[in-house]
Amino acid sequence: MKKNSCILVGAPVDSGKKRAGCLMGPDAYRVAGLTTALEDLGLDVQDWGNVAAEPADVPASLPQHIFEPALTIGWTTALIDATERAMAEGLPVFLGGDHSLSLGTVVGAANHAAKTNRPQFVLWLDAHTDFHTPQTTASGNLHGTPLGYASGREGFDGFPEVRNPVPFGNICFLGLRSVDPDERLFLQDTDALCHDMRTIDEKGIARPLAAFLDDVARAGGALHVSLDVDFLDPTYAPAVGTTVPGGATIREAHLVMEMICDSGLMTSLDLVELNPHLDERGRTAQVMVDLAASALGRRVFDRPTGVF
Ligand code: B3U
Ligand code: MN
Ligand code: MN
Repeated sequence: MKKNSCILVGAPVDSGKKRAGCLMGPDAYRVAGLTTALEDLGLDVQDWGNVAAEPADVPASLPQHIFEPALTIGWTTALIDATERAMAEGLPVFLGGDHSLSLGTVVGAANHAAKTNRPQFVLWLDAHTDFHTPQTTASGNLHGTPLGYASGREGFDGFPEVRNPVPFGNICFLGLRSVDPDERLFLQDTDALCHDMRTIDEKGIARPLAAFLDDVARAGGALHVSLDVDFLDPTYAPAVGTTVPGGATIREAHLVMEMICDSGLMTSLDLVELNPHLDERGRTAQVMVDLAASALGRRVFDRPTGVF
């Protein structure tokens, strides 16, 4: 990978849930100035444009209530390929698109990590765990399934084979406040690190994150970060289909991004679930651009502060 090379990969995926609009996400990030924001940090930024996908065949064994499976299978195949190609060139930033795009990006990232003999870790910044399988999802929305798929759960008939499943213990959730009973039942028997908003209220956001980043560093791991707009409280980030009150503040979210940057561990980043149709004068797109900039090096001052 070329040092300081950042690759923007547009993933206008809109098939992972019923409410349309996320297909406008990549353009909203571009209009909000993502390229310039990253170039201002001294990064070499390449915009690869948007990935395209063809609908795939859907086997009859996939449950009938699943929404738009042909398209999401097509996106998954296309994004696994795009992720592997981009990771050979630099650090990809995936411009979503709804969270079903991560069926492709996490699996593609894990394939790349396996080639370089590094264990894959995932930091999931989200109100939801997105750990369903096609059998357990009640909504039928595949944006609720990317981690179920990438961790190797069964039932994803018709989807590409997951050759390098991410171990449950390598997944850290931050910001949880909407977890379905089936997801909770499954996750509580795994060693996945599930930090809900109560943990953040009691301990602050820095301590659980620092512990996870230490784990990744000790293991020599590659870190995929997936940032769902609904990680943030809807007061700051209204442009999302599934608003859940009680989310992270702008300050907490920037601290998370700065700590990720300082760790030097991040190897790929998703920006997902932005629905520009629901935005107010582009402010959610701007918040997401600013958070991406923090994750990639933007600082008010270098530490230590106090003496100039
Ligand atoms: N867990 C619910 C709700 C949901 C998941 N992800 C989002 N919403 N954005 C489901 O439909 O799977
Ligand atoms: Mn999500
Ligand atoms: Mn979510």
